[in-house]
Amino acid sequence: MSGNAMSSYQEITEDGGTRTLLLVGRVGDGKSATGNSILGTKAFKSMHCSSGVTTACELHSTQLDGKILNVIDTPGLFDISRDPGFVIKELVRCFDLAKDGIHAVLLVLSVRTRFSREEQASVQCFLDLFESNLSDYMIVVFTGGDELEENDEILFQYLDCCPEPLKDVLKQCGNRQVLFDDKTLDPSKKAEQLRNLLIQVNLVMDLNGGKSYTAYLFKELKKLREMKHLEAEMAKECAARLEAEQNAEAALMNWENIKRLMSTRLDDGQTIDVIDTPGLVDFSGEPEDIGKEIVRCMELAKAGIHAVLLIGDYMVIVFTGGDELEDSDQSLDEYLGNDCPEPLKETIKLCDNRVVLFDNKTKDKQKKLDQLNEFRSLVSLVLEKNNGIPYTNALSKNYRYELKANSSLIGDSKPVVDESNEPIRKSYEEHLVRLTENVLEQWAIERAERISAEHKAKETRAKSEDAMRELRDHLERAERKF
Ligand SMILES: Nc1nc2c(ncn2[C@@H]2O[C@H](COP(=O)(O)OP(=O)(O)O)[C@@H](O)[C@H]2O)c(=O)[nH]1
Ligand SMILES: [Mg+2]
Repeated sequence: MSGNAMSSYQEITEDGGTRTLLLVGRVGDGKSATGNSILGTKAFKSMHCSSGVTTACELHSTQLDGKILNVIDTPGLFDISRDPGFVIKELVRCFDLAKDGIHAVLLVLSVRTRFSREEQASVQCFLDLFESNLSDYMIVVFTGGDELEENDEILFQYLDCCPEPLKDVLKQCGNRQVLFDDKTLDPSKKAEQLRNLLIQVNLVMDLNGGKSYTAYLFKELKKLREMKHLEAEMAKECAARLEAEQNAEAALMNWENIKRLMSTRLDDGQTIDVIDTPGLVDFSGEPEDIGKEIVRCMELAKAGIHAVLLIGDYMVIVFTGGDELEDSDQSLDEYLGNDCPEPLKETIKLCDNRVVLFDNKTKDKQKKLDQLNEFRSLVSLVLEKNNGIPYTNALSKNYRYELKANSSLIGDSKPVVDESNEPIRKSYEEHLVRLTENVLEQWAIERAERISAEHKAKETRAKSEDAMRELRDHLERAERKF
């Protein structure tokens, strides 16, 4: 480096500080080449390539008379097709690299390419990303000085005839501009153009009271703080919602069970448990769901089921709407005799005519008692018929048929399985094994589903914790800068 360039650097660094310059501009206009010209080394990769060689922000430094000069090169942050997230991320990285802030932003433009309204809009977009006026820190660096020279043109002539959008941008930057020939091998030319640039940097420093540009950091910090606060609020809300959902679900389950298994103690001290079910006879239901519901009923009826209020050997048919029949002056027998459809008649026959009419709306105590007593007498009939053995899953249909057919078992109050009934016992045991397997399988599936759901919830929680940690680190790093 020539003595000239060094002395001008000494002049502008009288305050003894490090200087950091940020190169911005379109891809291919010569940012990296200019960076190399400033550093006096080929630190940045620069070549004729439309897609841009620089893919991420890079910082290289040089020492001028013992003082550090940092140069940060950037990828094409002005490219409209760029994802705005990428531009922001790269800018945050730039400010991370520039530990003491940015002292001047060099907007690199090539005299070889036209500067249109679109380019002006890109520059404006870039400036708008910042809260305070970044253009106060901007110097326009024109590359291609050699080409101007070849055309016997000087920069002022070129600028005189340049398009309006470029004139506007220059004005915005206080007409601070320098010309670079990045191709020159002439040391005095190299030194002179660097000297001119450093004079402009000095002007920018004066203009900004010697302060580097750090406003963006403040903005970023503010944003991070807001985000951190927001994240914390969201996490709190999420946890509260999750807890409320779990409580509601538990309460609902509890209520469902209470609702579905109701017990009552009768005057004679007997207890009746009644289990309500969803529409299990509805053929549109999934067999799997119906199976699950039946398993649940069996779980609720720990002592087994003594009567099913609709179908078969254990069944009592309960007709509701007694009040409506009364309104139309009809008895249940009359109703069943006249309008009863054939399939219902068959079902009633299947249940040995165990039918009872209920008026669930009545307030008449005697009526309530009468219908309950009638119902109880039918339940007693069922108990008698089935030898007092409650219906449990273990009693397969086959087993019950065989039980009926085998007189030695009937008449006893509990299921007696003696040697002579070996085939029945076997069939019963086999059924029990199958049933146990089914129930265990069902529980295993439900357990696996629950574990997988819990695992997923844990994973989601871990992910959000990771994001929070990252955010916190970022914030702490930013805070340490001040
Ligand atoms: N003739 C001439 N070519 C230049 C000048 N500055 C840069 N270039 C060329 O322009 C092309 C793009 O330069 P580069 O530094 O990679 O641009 P970037 O994408 O902005 O970093 C390269 O082929 C450089 O050699 C210059 O002052 N004169
Ligand atoms: Mg580059």
